[in-house]
Amino acid sequence: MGSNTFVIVGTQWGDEGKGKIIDVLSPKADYVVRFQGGNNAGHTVVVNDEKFILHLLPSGIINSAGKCIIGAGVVIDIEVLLEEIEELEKRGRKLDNLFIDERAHIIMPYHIAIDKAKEEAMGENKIGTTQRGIGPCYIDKIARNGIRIGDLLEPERFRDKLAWNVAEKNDMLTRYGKETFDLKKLYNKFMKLAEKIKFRIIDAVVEINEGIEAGKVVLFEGAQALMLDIDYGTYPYVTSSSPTSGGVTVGTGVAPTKISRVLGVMKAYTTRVGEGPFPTELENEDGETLRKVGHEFGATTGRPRRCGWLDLVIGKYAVLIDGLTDIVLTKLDVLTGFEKIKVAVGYEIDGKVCYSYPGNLRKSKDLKIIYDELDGWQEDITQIKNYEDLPENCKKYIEYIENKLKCRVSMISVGPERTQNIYRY
Ligand code: 2SA
Ligand code: GDP
Ligand code: MG
Repeated sequence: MGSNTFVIVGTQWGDEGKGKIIDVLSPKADYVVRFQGGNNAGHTVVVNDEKFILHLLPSGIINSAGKCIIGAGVVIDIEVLLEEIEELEKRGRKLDNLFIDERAHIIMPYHIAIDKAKEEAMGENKIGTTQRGIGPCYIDKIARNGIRIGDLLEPERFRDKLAWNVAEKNDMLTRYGKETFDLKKLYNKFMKLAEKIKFRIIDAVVEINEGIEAGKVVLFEGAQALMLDIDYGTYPYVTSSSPTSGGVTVGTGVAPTKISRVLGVMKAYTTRVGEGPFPTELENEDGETLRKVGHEFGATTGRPRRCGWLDLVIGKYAVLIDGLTDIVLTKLDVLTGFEKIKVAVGYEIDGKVCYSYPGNLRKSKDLKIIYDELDGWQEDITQIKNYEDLPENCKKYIEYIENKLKCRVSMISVGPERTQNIYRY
Protein backbone atom coordinates (compact mmCIF):
# COMPACT_ATOMS: atom_id res chain seq x y z
CA MET A 1 0.00 0.00 0.00
CA GLY A 2 1.46 3.36 -1.00
CA SER A 3 1.20 6.33 1.32
CA ASN A 4 1.35 9.18 -1.12
CA THR A 5 -1.73 9.02 -3.30
CA PHE A 6 -4.86 10.99 -2.43
CA VAL A 7 -8.20 10.83 -4.19
CA ILE A 8 -10.50 13.85 -3.84
CA VAL A 9 -14.10 13.15 -4.86
CA GLY A 10 -17.49 14.82 -4.57
CA THR A 11 -19.93 12.98 -2.29
CA GLN A 12 -23.21 14.61 -3.38
CA TRP A 13 -24.27 16.03 -6.78
CA GLY A 14 -21.16 18.09 -7.49
CA ASP A 15 -20.15 21.65 -6.64
CA GLU A 16 -19.09 20.71 -3.12
CA GLY A 17 -16.01 22.91 -3.46
CA LYS A 18 -13.59 20.28 -4.81
CA GLY A 19 -11.67 22.91 -6.82
CA LYS A 20 -10.88 24.94 -3.72
CA ILE A 21 -9.76 21.88 -1.76
CA ILE A 22 -7.48 20.67 -4.58
CA ASP A 23 -5.99 24.15 -4.78
CA VAL A 24 -5.30 24.16 -1.05
CA LEU A 25 -3.67 20.71 -1.10
CA SER A 26 -1.79 21.08 -4.39
CA PRO A 27 1.41 22.86 -3.22
CA LYS A 28 2.38 19.54 -1.59
CA ALA A 29 1.63 17.53 -4.75
CA ASP A 30 4.03 16.39 -7.45
CA TYR A 31 1.10 15.48 -9.68
CA VAL A 32 -2.51 16.65 -9.89
CA VAL A 33 -4.51 14.34 -12.15
CA ARG A 34 -8.05 14.58 -13.57
CA PHE A 35 -9.48 11.10 -14.22
CA GLN A 36 -13.02 11.53 -15.65
CA GLY A 37 -15.57 14.00 -16.99
CA GLY A 38 -14.77 16.92 -19.21
CA ASN A 39 -15.62 20.58 -19.44
CA ASN A 40 -18.99 19.92 -17.83
CA ALA A 41 -17.00 20.47 -14.63
CA GLY A 42 -16.73 23.94 -13.12
CA HIS A 43 -14.14 24.06 -10.34
CA THR A 44 -13.74 27.42 -8.65
CA VAL A 45 -10.50 28.58 -7.07
CA VAL A 46 -10.34 31.95 -5.30
CA VAL A 47 -6.97 33.54 -4.57
CA ASN A 48 -6.89 36.98 -2.91
CA ASP A 49 -10.30 37.86 -4.35
CA GLU A 50 -9.21 36.73 -7.82
CA LYS A 51 -11.52 34.02 -9.16
CA PHE A 52 -10.54 31.20 -11.54
CA ILE A 53 -13.13 28.77 -12.91
CA LEU A 54 -11.51 25.65 -14.32
CA HIS A 55 -13.34 23.26 -16.61
CA LEU A 56 -10.70 20.96 -18.04
CA LEU A 57 -7.49 22.03 -16.41
CA PRO A 58 -6.76 20.29 -13.11
CA SER A 59 -7.28 22.79 -10.27
CA GLY A 60 -3.67 22.20 -9.20
CA ILE A 61 -2.63 24.34 -12.16
CA ILE A 62 -3.01 27.49 -10.04
CA ASN A 63 -0.96 26.52 -7.03
CA SER A 64 1.19 23.46 -7.81
CA ALA A 65 4.78 23.38 -8.97
CA GLY A 66 4.26 19.75 -9.99
CA LYS A 67 2.83 18.25 -13.15
CA CYS A 68 -0.86 18.57 -14.01
CA ILE A 69 -2.24 15.69 -16.02
CA ILE A 70 -5.48 15.15 -17.91
CA GLY A 71 -5.88 11.38 -17.64
CA ALA A 72 -7.18 8.73 -20.04
CA GLY A 73 -10.71 8.77 -18.62
CA VAL A 74 -11.31 12.47 -19.38
CA VAL A 75 -13.10 13.67 -22.52
CA ILE A 76 -11.55 16.78 -24.05
CA ASP A 77 -13.00 19.67 -26.02
CA ILE A 78 -9.71 20.90 -27.48
CA GLU A 79 -10.98 24.39 -28.27
CA VAL A 80 -12.19 24.86 -24.68
CA LEU A 81 -8.88 23.53 -23.39
CA LEU A 82 -6.91 25.98 -25.54
CA GLU A 83 -9.13 28.87 -24.44
CA GLU A 84 -8.56 27.95 -20.79
CA ILE A 85 -4.81 27.72 -21.30
CA GLU A 86 -4.75 31.08 -23.09
CA GLU A 87 -6.86 32.74 -20.42
CA LEU A 88 -4.57 31.52 -17.62
CA GLU A 89 -1.45 32.51 -19.54
CA LYS A 90 -2.91 35.99 -19.96
CA ARG A 91 -3.35 36.07 -16.19
CA GLY A 92 0.33 35.35 -15.68
CA ARG A 93 0.37 31.57 -15.19
CA LYS A 94 2.92 29.45 -17.06
CA LEU A 95 1.44 26.17 -18.22
CA ASP A 96 4.46 24.18 -19.32
CA ASN A 97 3.59 21.59 -16.63
CA LEU A 98 0.35 20.46 -18.32
CA PHE A 99 0.16 17.05 -20.03
CA ILE A 100 -2.56 14.91 -21.62
CA ASP A 101 -2.77 11.14 -21.81
CA GLU A 102 -2.78 9.97 -25.43
CA ARG A 103 -5.75 7.73 -24.58
CA ALA A 104 -8.17 10.54 -23.64
CA HIS A 105 -11.09 10.93 -26.04
CA ILE A 106 -11.90 14.09 -28.01
CA ILE A 107 -15.27 15.83 -27.75
CA MET A 108 -16.04 16.65 -31.40
CA PRO A 109 -18.41 19.43 -32.53
CA TYR A 110 -20.95 16.79 -33.58
CA HIS A 111 -21.04 15.48 -30.00
CA ILE A 112 -22.12 18.91 -28.78
CA ALA A 113 -24.74 19.21 -31.55
CA ILE A 114 -26.17 15.78 -30.66
CA ASP A 115 -26.20 16.53 -26.91
CA LYS A 116 -28.24 19.70 -27.59
CA ALA A 117 -30.56 18.08 -30.15
CA LYS A 118 -31.29 15.11 -27.89
CA GLU A 119 -32.04 17.26 -24.84
CA GLU A 120 -34.38 19.39 -26.94
CA ALA A 121 -36.12 16.30 -28.37
CA MET A 122 -36.57 14.73 -24.93
CA GLY A 123 -38.60 17.72 -23.72
CA GLU A 124 -39.90 17.10 -20.20
CA ASN A 125 -37.81 13.94 -19.87
CA LYS A 126 -34.53 15.72 -20.53
CA ILE A 127 -31.54 15.05 -18.24
CA GLY A 128 -30.59 18.71 -17.87
CA THR A 129 -27.08 18.15 -19.23
CA THR A 130 -24.52 20.92 -19.50
CA GLN A 131 -24.80 20.49 -23.31
CA ARG A 132 -21.03 20.18 -23.64
CA GLY A 133 -21.19 16.92 -25.65
CA ILE A 134 -20.12 14.74 -22.71
CA GLY A 135 -22.65 11.89 -23.10
CA PRO A 136 -22.32 11.50 -26.90
CA CYS A 137 -18.51 11.46 -26.60
CA TYR A 138 -18.57 8.68 -23.98
CA ILE A 139 -21.13 6.81 -26.11
CA ASP A 140 -18.62 6.75 -28.98
CA LYS A 141 -15.85 5.65 -26.64
CA ILE A 142 -17.88 2.68 -25.39
CA ALA A 143 -19.14 1.92 -28.91
CA ARG A 144 -15.47 1.85 -29.97
CA ASN A 145 -15.88 4.63 -32.57
CA GLY A 146 -14.25 7.30 -30.46
CA ILE A 147 -11.39 9.51 -31.59
CA ARG A 148 -8.56 9.78 -29.10
CA ILE A 149 -6.07 12.58 -28.54
CA GLY A 150 -3.28 10.27 -29.70
CA ASP A 151 -5.04 9.83 -33.07
CA LEU A 152 -4.17 13.45 -33.87
CA LEU A 153 -0.55 12.35 -34.21
CA GLU A 154 -1.50 10.00 -37.07
CA PRO A 155 -3.39 12.17 -39.60
CA GLU A 156 -4.45 9.31 -41.87
CA ARG A 157 -5.87 7.26 -39.04
CA PHE A 158 -7.58 10.38 -37.73
CA ARG A 159 -9.11 11.08 -41.14
CA ASP A 160 -10.47 7.53 -41.51
CA LYS A 161 -12.07 7.59 -38.08
CA LEU A 162 -13.47 11.06 -38.67
CA ALA A 163 -14.99 10.07 -42.04
CA TRP A 164 -16.88 7.19 -40.45
CA ASN A 165 -18.09 9.34 -37.59
CA VAL A 166 -19.14 12.32 -39.69
CA ALA A 167 -21.26 10.05 -41.91
CA GLU A 168 -22.91 8.42 -38.91
CA LYS A 169 -23.49 11.67 -37.01
CA ASN A 170 -24.80 13.51 -40.06
CA ASP A 171 -27.47 10.81 -40.43
CA MET A 172 -28.39 11.25 -36.80
CA LEU A 173 -28.47 15.05 -36.98
CA THR A 174 -30.59 14.94 -40.12
CA ARG A 175 -33.13 12.85 -38.21
CA TYR A 176 -33.17 15.51 -35.50
CA GLY A 177 -33.63 18.14 -38.22
CA LYS A 178 -30.29 19.79 -37.39
CA GLU A 179 -27.38 21.07 -39.48
CA THR A 180 -24.76 18.54 -40.56
CA PHE A 181 -20.93 18.69 -40.60
CA ASP A 182 -18.45 18.90 -43.47
CA LEU A 183 -15.69 16.28 -43.27
CA LYS A 184 -12.99 18.33 -44.96
CA LYS A 185 -13.60 21.43 -42.86
CA LEU A 186 -13.55 19.40 -39.65
CA TYR A 187 -10.38 17.58 -40.67
CA ASN A 188 -8.54 20.82 -41.47
CA LYS A 189 -9.73 22.44 -38.26
CA PHE A 190 -8.51 19.55 -36.11
CA MET A 191 -5.16 19.30 -37.85
CA LYS A 192 -4.61 22.97 -36.93
CA LEU A 193 -5.72 22.40 -33.34
CA ALA A 194 -3.41 19.38 -33.12
CA GLU A 195 -0.37 21.61 -33.73
CA LYS A 196 -1.21 23.56 -30.59
CA ILE A 197 -1.41 20.61 -28.19
CA LYS A 198 0.85 17.93 -29.72
CA PHE A 199 3.71 18.66 -27.36
CA ARG A 200 1.52 17.99 -24.33
CA ILE A 201 0.53 14.44 -25.36
CA ILE A 202 2.20 11.71 -23.30
CA ASP A 203 1.72 8.18 -22.00
CA ALA A 204 0.42 9.29 -18.61
CA VAL A 205 0.04 5.72 -17.33
CA VAL A 206 3.81 5.33 -17.32
CA GLU A 207 4.42 8.86 -16.02
CA ILE A 208 2.04 8.60 -13.04
CA ASN A 209 2.91 5.03 -12.06
CA GLU A 210 6.64 5.75 -12.17
CA GLY A 211 5.98 8.82 -10.05
CA ILE A 212 4.11 6.76 -7.45
CA GLU A 213 6.87 4.17 -7.45
CA ALA A 214 9.40 6.94 -6.75
CA GLY A 215 7.34 8.16 -3.75
CA LYS A 216 5.91 11.28 -5.40
CA VAL A 217 2.70 12.78 -4.00
CA VAL A 218 -0.27 12.42 -6.34
CA LEU A 219 -3.70 14.07 -6.04
CA PHE A 220 -6.50 12.63 -8.14
CA GLU A 221 -9.09 15.32 -8.79
CA GLY A 222 -12.68 14.13 -9.20
CA ALA A 223 -15.25 16.14 -11.15
CA GLN A 224 -19.03 15.91 -10.57
CA ALA A 225 -19.80 13.45 -7.76
CA LEU A 226 -21.12 10.14 -6.46
CA MET A 227 -24.80 10.83 -7.15
CA LEU A 228 -23.98 11.68 -10.78
CA ASP A 229 -22.05 8.42 -11.25
CA ILE A 230 -23.19 6.43 -14.28
CA ASP A 231 -23.64 3.25 -12.19
CA TYR A 232 -24.31 4.37 -8.62
CA GLY A 233 -25.96 7.76 -9.12
CA THR A 234 -29.59 8.68 -9.70
CA TYR A 235 -29.70 7.00 -13.12
CA PRO A 236 -30.65 8.18 -15.75
CA TYR A 237 -30.16 11.65 -14.25
CA VAL A 238 -26.40 11.27 -14.09
CA THR A 239 -23.32 12.11 -16.08
CA SER A 240 -21.67 9.55 -18.36
CA SER A 241 -18.52 8.82 -16.36
CA SER A 242 -17.45 7.35 -13.00
CA PRO A 243 -16.78 10.22 -10.56
CA THR A 244 -16.36 7.76 -7.66
CA SER A 245 -12.98 6.70 -6.28
CA GLY A 246 -13.18 3.57 -8.45
CA GLY A 247 -13.07 5.88 -11.46
CA VAL A 248 -9.46 6.72 -10.62
CA THR A 249 -8.22 3.27 -11.49
CA VAL A 250 -10.05 3.03 -14.81
CA GLY A 251 -9.41 6.68 -15.66
CA THR A 252 -5.66 6.77 -15.01
CA GLY A 253 -4.35 3.21 -15.06
CA VAL A 254 -3.33 3.37 -11.39
CA ALA A 255 -4.28 0.15 -9.57
CA PRO A 256 -6.61 0.23 -6.52
CA THR A 257 -3.81 -1.17 -4.36
CA LYS A 258 -1.84 2.03 -4.98
CA ILE A 259 -4.43 4.39 -3.48
CA SER A 260 -3.63 5.54 0.06
CA ARG A 261 -6.44 7.87 1.08
CA VAL A 262 -9.84 8.90 -0.25
CA LEU A 263 -11.09 12.35 0.77
CA GLY A 264 -14.79 12.94 0.24
CA VAL A 265 -15.73 16.58 -0.19
CA MET A 266 -19.11 17.12 1.45
CA LYS A 267 -21.04 20.37 1.44
CA ALA A 268 -22.65 21.11 4.83
CA TYR A 269 -25.99 21.10 2.96
CA THR A 270 -26.92 19.72 -0.49
CA THR A 271 -27.25 21.15 -4.01
CA ARG A 272 -28.03 19.73 -7.40
CA VAL A 273 -28.17 21.17 -10.95
CA GLY A 274 -30.18 19.52 -13.68
CA GLU A 275 -33.16 17.20 -13.39
CA GLY A 276 -33.68 14.12 -11.23
CA PRO A 277 -34.54 13.08 -7.67
CA PHE A 278 -33.31 15.15 -4.73
CA PRO A 279 -34.90 13.87 -1.50
CA THR A 280 -33.98 16.78 0.80
CA GLU A 281 -34.72 19.57 -1.71
CA LEU A 282 -36.20 22.69 -0.12
CA GLU A 283 -38.62 24.53 -2.36
CA ASN A 284 -39.19 27.22 0.25
CA GLU A 285 -37.55 30.19 1.96
CA ASP A 286 -34.80 28.06 3.55
CA GLY A 287 -33.84 26.78 0.07
CA GLU A 288 -33.75 30.37 -1.19
CA THR A 289 -31.54 31.39 1.73
CA LEU A 290 -29.07 28.59 0.99
CA ARG A 291 -28.94 29.56 -2.71
CA LYS A 292 -28.46 33.24 -1.91
CA VAL A 293 -25.94 32.95 0.92
CA GLY A 294 -24.06 30.07 -0.76
CA HIS A 295 -24.11 31.76 -4.23
CA GLU A 296 -25.44 28.53 -5.65
CA PHE A 297 -25.30 29.04 -9.40
CA GLY A 298 -23.64 26.68 -11.90
CA ALA A 299 -19.96 27.45 -12.50
CA THR A 300 -20.22 26.21 -16.10
CA THR A 301 -23.74 27.13 -17.18
CA GLY A 302 -24.80 29.72 -14.58
CA ARG A 303 -27.96 27.71 -13.84
CA PRO A 304 -29.46 28.22 -10.36
CA ARG A 305 -28.69 25.18 -8.23
CA ARG A 306 -31.47 23.37 -6.39
CA CYS A 307 -30.77 23.50 -2.62
CA GLY A 308 -31.66 21.35 0.39
CA TRP A 309 -30.53 19.98 3.76
CA LEU A 310 -27.62 17.62 4.26
CA ASP A 311 -28.57 14.03 3.50
CA LEU A 312 -26.69 11.40 5.50
CA VAL A 313 -28.36 8.50 3.71
CA ILE A 314 -26.28 9.75 0.79
CA GLY A 315 -23.34 10.44 3.13
CA LYS A 316 -23.35 6.79 4.21
CA TYR A 317 -23.57 5.69 0.59
CA ALA A 318 -20.48 7.83 -0.15
CA VAL A 319 -18.52 6.28 2.72
CA LEU A 320 -19.45 2.87 1.32
CA ILE A 321 -19.00 3.34 -2.43
CA ASP A 322 -16.00 5.67 -2.30
CA GLY A 323 -14.38 3.98 0.70
CA LEU A 324 -13.82 7.36 2.31
CA THR A 325 -10.98 7.65 4.79
CA ASP A 326 -11.68 11.33 5.50
CA ILE A 327 -14.40 13.90 4.99
CA VAL A 328 -13.70 17.49 4.00
CA LEU A 329 -16.73 19.48 5.13
CA THR A 330 -17.25 22.64 3.03
CA LYS A 331 -19.41 25.76 3.07
CA LEU A 332 -20.16 25.35 6.77
CA ASP A 333 -20.27 29.17 6.99
CA VAL A 334 -23.39 29.17 4.80
CA LEU A 335 -25.38 27.49 7.61
CA THR A 336 -24.68 30.36 10.03
CA GLY A 337 -27.90 32.10 11.02
CA PHE A 338 -30.32 29.16 10.84
CA GLU A 339 -32.24 28.67 14.08
CA LYS A 340 -32.55 24.92 13.45
CA ILE A 341 -30.67 22.74 10.97
CA LYS A 342 -32.16 19.53 9.63
CA VAL A 343 -30.28 16.44 8.50
CA ALA A 344 -31.85 13.49 6.68
CA VAL A 345 -31.11 10.12 8.27
CA GLY A 346 -33.61 7.82 6.55
CA TYR A 347 -36.32 7.61 3.89
CA GLU A 348 -39.78 6.17 4.21
CA ILE A 349 -40.65 4.80 0.78
CA ASP A 350 -44.16 3.51 0.20
CA GLY A 351 -44.52 2.99 3.97
CA LYS A 352 -41.19 1.17 4.43
CA VAL A 353 -38.28 2.79 6.27
CA CYS A 354 -34.93 2.57 4.58
CA TYR A 355 -31.55 3.78 5.86
CA SER A 356 -29.41 3.06 2.80
CA TYR A 357 -29.69 4.73 -0.59
CA PRO A 358 -31.96 2.64 -2.84
CA GLY A 359 -31.04 1.71 -6.40
CA ASN A 360 -34.27 3.03 -7.90
CA LEU A 361 -35.46 6.13 -6.07
CA ARG A 362 -37.81 7.97 -8.39
CA LYS A 363 -39.36 11.40 -8.17
CA SER A 364 -42.92 10.08 -8.20
CA LYS A 365 -42.53 7.56 -5.37
CA ASP A 366 -44.37 8.22 -2.13
CA LEU A 367 -41.31 9.38 -0.26
CA LYS A 368 -41.09 10.80 3.27
CA ILE A 369 -37.80 11.97 4.68
CA ILE A 370 -36.83 11.16 8.26
CA TYR A 371 -34.95 14.12 9.70
CA ASP A 372 -32.93 14.78 12.83
CA GLU A 373 -33.01 18.41 13.93
CA LEU A 374 -30.01 20.19 15.43
CA ASP A 375 -29.65 23.64 16.97
CA GLY A 376 -27.99 26.22 14.75
CA TRP A 377 -25.43 28.94 15.57
CA GLN A 378 -25.43 32.67 14.87
CA GLU A 379 -21.74 33.57 15.10
CA ASP A 380 -19.65 34.44 12.00
CA ILE A 381 -17.21 31.53 11.56
CA THR A 382 -15.46 32.66 8.37
CA GLN A 383 -12.22 33.78 10.09
CA ILE A 384 -11.89 30.88 12.54
CA LYS A 385 -8.71 28.79 12.17
CA ASN A 386 -8.88 26.49 15.22
CA TYR A 387 -11.53 23.86 15.77
CA GLU A 388 -11.86 24.76 19.46
CA ASP A 389 -12.89 28.32 18.56
CA LEU A 390 -16.00 27.21 16.63
CA PRO A 391 -19.37 27.81 18.34
CA GLU A 392 -20.50 24.83 20.44
CA ASN A 393 -23.48 24.03 18.18
CA CYS A 394 -21.24 24.12 15.15
CA LYS A 395 -18.87 21.56 16.71
CA LYS A 396 -21.93 19.47 17.65
CA TYR A 397 -23.02 19.49 13.98
CA ILE A 398 -19.58 18.27 12.84
CA GLU A 399 -19.32 15.59 15.53
CA TYR A 400 -22.88 14.46 14.79
CA ILE A 401 -21.87 13.89 11.14
CA GLU A 402 -18.73 11.99 12.19
CA ASN A 403 -20.68 9.75 14.55
CA LYS A 404 -23.42 8.99 12.03
CA LEU A 405 -20.97 8.26 9.21
CA LYS A 406 -18.22 6.69 11.30
CA CYS A 407 -15.71 8.70 9.32
CA ARG A 408 -13.56 11.57 10.54
CA VAL A 409 -14.00 15.15 9.34
CA SER A 410 -10.35 16.09 8.81
CA MET A 411 -10.75 19.50 7.28
CA ILE A 412 -13.45 22.17 7.38
CA SER A 413 -13.85 24.96 4.85
CA VAL A 414 -15.47 28.17 6.09
CA GLY A 415 -15.15 30.42 3.03
CA PRO A 416 -14.12 30.40 -0.64
CA GLU A 417 -10.58 31.73 -0.07
CA ARG A 418 -7.65 29.36 0.05
CA THR A 419 -6.88 30.48 3.62
CA GLN A 420 -10.36 29.89 5.08
CA ASN A 421 -9.83 26.40 6.50
CA ILE A 422 -9.75 24.54 9.79
CA TYR A 423 -7.48 21.50 9.93
CA ARG A 424 -8.11 18.72 12.44
CA TYR A 425 -5.91 15.80 11.39
P1 2SA B 1 -23.55 16.14 -18.50
O1 2SA B 1 -23.36 17.48 -19.16
O2 2SA B 1 -23.95 15.09 -19.49
O3 2SA B 1 -22.41 15.71 -17.64
O4 2SA B 1 -24.84 16.32 -17.53
C1 2SA B 1 -25.42 15.21 -16.89
C2 2SA B 1 -25.82 15.52 -15.47
O5 2SA B 1 -24.66 15.84 -14.70
C3 2SA B 1 -24.79 17.09 -14.09
N1 2SA B 1 -23.51 17.79 -14.05
C4 2SA B 1 -23.16 18.61 -13.06
N2 2SA B 1 -23.74 18.85 -11.86
C5 2SA B 1 -23.14 19.76 -11.07
N3 2SA B 1 -22.04 20.51 -11.44
C6 2SA B 1 -21.47 20.28 -12.65
N4 2SA B 1 -20.60 21.16 -13.16
C7 2SA B 1 -21.01 22.58 -13.31
C8 2SA B 1 -20.67 23.38 -12.07
C9 2SA B 1 -22.49 22.64 -13.70
C10 2SA B 1 -23.04 23.91 -14.25
O6 2SA B 1 -19.58 23.20 -11.58
O7 2SA B 1 -21.50 24.17 -11.57
O8 2SA B 1 -22.39 24.94 -14.39
O9 2SA B 1 -24.25 23.86 -14.59
C11 2SA B 1 -21.99 19.27 -13.48
N5 2SA B 1 -21.62 18.76 -14.68
C12 2SA B 1 -22.58 17.87 -15.02
C13 2SA B 1 -25.76 17.87 -15.01
O10 2SA B 1 -26.37 18.96 -14.34
C14 2SA B 1 -26.74 16.77 -15.36
O11 2SA B 1 -27.64 16.56 -14.31
P1 GDP C 1 -16.64 22.13 -7.39
O1 GDP C 1 -17.30 21.89 -8.70
O2 GDP C 1 -16.84 21.01 -6.42
O3 GDP C 1 -15.19 22.50 -7.50
O4 GDP C 1 -17.39 23.40 -6.74
P2 GDP C 1 -17.76 24.77 -7.48
O5 GDP C 1 -16.53 25.57 -7.65
O6 GDP C 1 -18.60 24.51 -8.68
O7 GDP C 1 -18.74 25.40 -6.41
C1 GDP C 1 -18.34 25.71 -5.10
C2 GDP C 1 -18.54 27.21 -4.87
O8 GDP C 1 -18.46 27.49 -3.48
C3 GDP C 1 -17.48 28.08 -5.51
O9 GDP C 1 -18.05 29.31 -5.85
C4 GDP C 1 -16.44 28.24 -4.40
O10 GDP C 1 -15.68 29.44 -4.52
C5 GDP C 1 -17.33 28.32 -3.19
N1 GDP C 1 -16.77 27.77 -1.94
C6 GDP C 1 -15.93 26.71 -1.77
N2 GDP C 1 -15.74 26.45 -0.46
C7 GDP C 1 -16.48 27.36 0.22
C8 GDP C 1 -16.75 27.58 1.62
O11 GDP C 1 -16.27 26.88 2.50
N3 GDP C 1 -17.60 28.60 1.92
C9 GDP C 1 -18.18 29.39 0.96
N4 GDP C 1 -19.01 30.36 1.36
N5 GDP C 1 -17.96 29.21 -0.34
C10 GDP C 1 -17.13 28.20 -0.71
MG1 MG D 1 -18.62 22.77 -9.98
